[in-house]
Amino acid sequence: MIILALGTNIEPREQYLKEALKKIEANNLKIKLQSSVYETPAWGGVANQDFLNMCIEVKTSLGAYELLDTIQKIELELGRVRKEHWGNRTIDIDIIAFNNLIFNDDRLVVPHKYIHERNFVLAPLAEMYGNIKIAGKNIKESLEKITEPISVYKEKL
Ligand code: PH2
Ligand code: MG
Ligand code: MG
Repeated sequence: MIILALGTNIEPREQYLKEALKKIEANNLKIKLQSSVYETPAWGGVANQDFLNMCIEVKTSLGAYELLDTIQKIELELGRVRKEHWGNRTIDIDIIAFNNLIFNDDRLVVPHKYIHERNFVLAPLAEMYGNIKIAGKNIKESLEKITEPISVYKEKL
């Protein structure tokens, strides 16, 4: 199971998500499952505009690093500029999980480091899969512990 998380906090946010999904499909990644779109305040104290976030499950024959190349290319095509770590962005596409494999190097940390701290990843995952375990922990238990607000912005993009 290969899971990607998408996030955007620069307008037109909904348009950036839609364009990202189109480009994902155009790059031979088949979208198998798609969560609702959630709205959350910026997490982590750097970005300062509310986010739209969602998760998708994709099917692909690409390896993890080829997938990373592809999503980074899409981020650039959608105007992503890396000024500051965790800053505002037109689109961010992160690999949350890749077939239960573990990567931990300069380019790729999978499962994603902050899954269990982020309601905007946990809520879409809980919607898609129920209470699965990722990185050894149940996502619903982690979600219940988070007090930051989250709301469904759109059930189907
Ligand atoms: N991504 C970040 C930092 N903060 N906050 C929200 N709400 N959503 C994000 O996707 C997000 C964030 C860095 O990846
Ligand atoms: Mg990223
Ligand atoms: Mg990110």
